[in-house]
This record gives sequence, C-alpha cells and structure tokens, in this order.
Amino acid sequence: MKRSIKDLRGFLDLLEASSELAVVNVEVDPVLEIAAITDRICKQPGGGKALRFNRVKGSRFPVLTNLFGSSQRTAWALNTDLVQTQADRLASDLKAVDVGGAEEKLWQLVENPLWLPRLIPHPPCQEVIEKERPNVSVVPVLKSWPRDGGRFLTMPMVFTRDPATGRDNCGMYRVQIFGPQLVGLHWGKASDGARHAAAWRARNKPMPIAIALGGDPVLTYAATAPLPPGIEETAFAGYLRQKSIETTRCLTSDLEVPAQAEFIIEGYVLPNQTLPEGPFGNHTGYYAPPAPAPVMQITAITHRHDALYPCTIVGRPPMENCYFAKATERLFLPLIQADHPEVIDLNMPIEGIFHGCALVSIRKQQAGQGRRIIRDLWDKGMLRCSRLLVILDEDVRVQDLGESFWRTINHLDPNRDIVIGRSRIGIDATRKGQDEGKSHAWPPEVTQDDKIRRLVERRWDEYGFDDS
Ligand SMILES: Cc1cc2nc3c(=O)[nH]c(=O)nc-3n(C[C@H](O)[C@H](O)[C@H](O)COP(=O)(O)O)c2cc1C
Ligand SMILES: [Mn+2]
Repeated sequence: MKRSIKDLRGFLDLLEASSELAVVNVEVDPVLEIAAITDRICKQPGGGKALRFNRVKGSRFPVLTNLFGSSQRTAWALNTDLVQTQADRLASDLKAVDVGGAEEKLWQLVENPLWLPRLIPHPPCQEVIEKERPNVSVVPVLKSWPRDGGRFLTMPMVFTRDPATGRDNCGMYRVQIFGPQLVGLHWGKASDGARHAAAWRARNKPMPIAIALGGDPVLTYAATAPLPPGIEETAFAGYLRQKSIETTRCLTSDLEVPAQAEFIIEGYVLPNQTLPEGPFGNHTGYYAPPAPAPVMQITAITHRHDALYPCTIVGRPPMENCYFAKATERLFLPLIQADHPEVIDLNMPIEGIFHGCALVSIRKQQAGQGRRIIRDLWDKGMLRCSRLLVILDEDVRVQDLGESFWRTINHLDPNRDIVIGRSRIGIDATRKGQDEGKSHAWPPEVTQDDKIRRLVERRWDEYGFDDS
C-alpha cells in the first residue's frame, strides 16, 4: 500500500474511511472510565474498533485508545495491508546484504541516508509552546486500573541520546505523572533508555530527555521493536515507511523529536534522584509492585493547537499491544533466520505475554540440534528472554497451539529433553533418533493408507452423508 500518512490525523482519516473508528461524544472520565470502556471493546473478537473520546473530563483534548488494536490497523500503521508483506520485504533485503550476522545486516539496511530522519522548520508539534510554567496536567492522562499508583502515559516515545556515540534512542517506556513538572520513568534494566541514563550518570551530568506522543504510527511501533542497541528507531521507521521521519530540534535541549507529534514533553533526568513508581496494572494481567524509578524534570511542553492524546490500556490479554507483538514476531523472524537458517517458523502466543513463551519449528539435520538451538536462541536476539522455549520439527504448524501441544507432550521425555537455563526452561520436542538416547526407532505416525484415502474421497457421495 502506498500512502501519504505521516501523522496521527492521517491515520485517523484512514480509520474513519474504513469504518474502523468509533467516536464517543458524551463526557467520560480519564480516571478508570475510559480504560473500562476500552478494555471491553478490545476484548471483542478481532480486537474491536479504535476509539476517540471527544469530551474528556478536565481537559480540552480528545483521547484516542485502541488505535492499533487489530491486525489490520497494525498493518496500516506499518505502512502495509498485511504485516507479512513487510516481513517478506525485510527478509529479502536482509538476504541481499552479504556481510556479517543478522545485526550487522540490519544495521547496513537501516542506516541508509534514505531512511535517516530529516529536520524540518515550523513543526506542527511546536504550534503551542509552554516554557515558563509547563504543566503536564494539560494532557488528559488516564488512570487505567483501580490499584494503579496514579496516572500513566502508556504510549510514550521516550527519546534519549548516548553521550558517548551521540546516537539517539526512542523507546516506549511507561511514564508516571508525579507533579506538574515531574514524571517517573520505567525503563527496564536491559533497555537502551536505561543504558543511556547509566552513561550520563557515570558522567555525573543531567540527561536530556524528551517524550513524544502521537506522530507517524510507524514510529510508535518502532519504539516497541526489539532493535539491537545503537540502531536508531527513527531510521527503522523510515525504512518501514520508505521515507524519512520528519524531526525537529527540542527547545530546551539538543534532542531531535518527531515534528509531526501531537505533544512533546522536554526535560532532564537528574543523576541521582529516584521516586517510588507504581503499582501499575501490567500486560501480564497482574500489578507490577512499586519500585524506585528515575525522574524527569520538565522544562517545556509543546503541542499542536488541537492536539490529540493517544494511549493504550495494558492488562490481561488480549489487549491492543498483542497486535504490535504479533507484528514483531513476523518482522523479526527473518532476523532470527539470518543467524539460524534452520528456523522455519515462530509463534509467540499472546497468553505468554510475548516475551514469556516461544514455539520454534526447525529443520533438524543433526543429533542434539534441538538442544543446541535452545542455547543459541537464549544467547542473543529477540528470544533471549523466553522463559519457555519449545523446539518442534519442521512439519509442525507452530501457529496451531493444539497441534504444537499434542506433539510436545507426546515427544517429551523429561529425562532427556529439558534444558534449564538461568530462570528459563527449554523443551526439545523434536523427534529423536537412536543417536540421541532413544532406545527404539521413532514410532510411525498413525495415518491412513494413501490409496484408501483416495478411494474414500472418490466414493464419498455414494456413502450418502448429507454434508459433502
Ligand atoms: C504499550 C507498551 C508499554 C511498554 N512499557 C514498557 C516499560 O514500561 N518499560 C520497558 O522497559 N519496556 C516497555 N515496553 C517494551 C519496550 O517498548 C521495548 O522493549 C522496546 O524495545 C524498548 O526499546 P529499546 O530497545 O530502545 O530500549 C512497552 C511496550 C509496549 C508496547
Ligand atoms: Mn533502541
């Protein structure tokens, strides 16, 4: 699909034209009510429509939820009608790069001048500038669950810069509102945001930071993608949309942020300040407990005149983020395959909360290959955090959970097939040969004789069933 979408408005127009948007015009409360409505909608088969709440108590700005909560809408966000089309493009582009492993190939592909962000003047995200007394409470931030510790930005793009390399990162990490000019940041230990913060702390300097809300949906997706450290999300987004992302310089720091965003929150992270963040109703379906988190001092808030506030509700699956997670499964499979050509397919069931569980089918050619690939996949890349990793043979359709479970439980010998890693479990559910500790030859599968099957097929009508 060729399209000219470059911001949230363009995306909303597409949703509206395709009857994928529902608009709520009665007044609703950003505390719990919008989340409860959205939770109910996104549990509908297929994920329900995107929602626009025009009258939000306490704010003049509309709230958008469930924007990406279907396979179709996530595909559109990724500049395609079908995520697999982008995955196929990435796979063939990766094959065409003839250097190094998956990470080097991706680097070569993405760090192309064609895809690098481009600075523009007079950005829409700076139509309104609040530098004197910025107040984050102009944003209609939601409280999603009754025991949440407060209000959280749930779809923020958090921009930081590596002080050593000057390279920028854009990651999606939830942000808790602490005060008019104070928010808390929740970047995981292994994230690029945390890495940057540690580097600035080591220099004992405040870290410039900016939070963008809205803008081209492709960048919102890229902020959640498991890109290797150092690859810039803006360039990856440019690669996916086949056109550079437009950026602009912050007003109170050097950082570059998406020009087409709805809101930009600028500020600094002080080296040694933390505040308790959470609890937060998380994508596991359980509350994350409160813990100390770094804080950001806000120096400016800029936005469009008629800004829109996009956010998501996380909680027990299925939820909106499952569709992003499935897109990542498709897009990053070619990267896994670039390093491990024996990998055929991958399923990360949404009930496994994405990182938790992965089923991988492989073309097995050697004894011990199943166990070996478990170790290799835990070593680096997207599956390194899989707490349950199941390896199946190439003929198993891993997208079919019933079939995968049947094969796994029947192939499994717990004495032989379990691999325990650091707080991880792997199951080698491939067929085993006698060279792999199997005492007998692998038993034949129960299937009908081909000739008889064809005969029955031919005579089916004669038998007189009323179906066909
Ligand atoms: C809705 C949503 C919320 C997320 N919240 C967090 C978060 O609070 N902390 C975190 O470390 N990762 C969070 N993630 C996952 C990160 O966005 C993801 O790991 C991303 O790759 C991080 O970027 P980075 O590799 O540049 O650090 C969230 C993802 C989604 C889709
Ligand atoms: Mn990153």
